[in-house]
Amino acid sequence: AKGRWDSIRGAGTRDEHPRTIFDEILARRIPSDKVYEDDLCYAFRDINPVAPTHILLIPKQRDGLIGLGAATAEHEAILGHLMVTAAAIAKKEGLNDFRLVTNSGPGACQSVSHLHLHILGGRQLSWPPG
Ligand code: IU
Repeated sequence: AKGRWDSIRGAGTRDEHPRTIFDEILARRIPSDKVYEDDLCYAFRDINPVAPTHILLIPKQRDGLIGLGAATAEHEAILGHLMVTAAAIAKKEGLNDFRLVTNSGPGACQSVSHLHLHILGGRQLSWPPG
């Protein structure tokens, strides 16, 4: 998919869906509290944390991943990278126990149409989630 990404303009978007606030964060037009960054993904602290540690991890190129519900086999590499990176971030944050959440669709309270993993920890988490 790399060749295709290269041929489509737009930082953070490069697909046919409307841009989101995360594009502004990726472009540094809106400040964020960065936790981690590499060529493929960006992590920052959630502005409305629901746990002592609440980090959002997003792909830099959305590439159609408006939510996990849009995932296809083409996204396996980036999704795997996000999962492995989430575990590394949790470890670096000193979290022995943590939760990884992705809300997909309005019925699951997704509010930003750019795939994001919530890394939650630092307190006893309950189950089932609300
Ligand atoms: P959700 O799963 O789509 O609901 O998660 C979106 C998250 O993005 C939510 O936890 C917000 O607090 C967070 N967020 C943010 O960190 N910075 C922003 O500018 C906006 C939302 I808008």
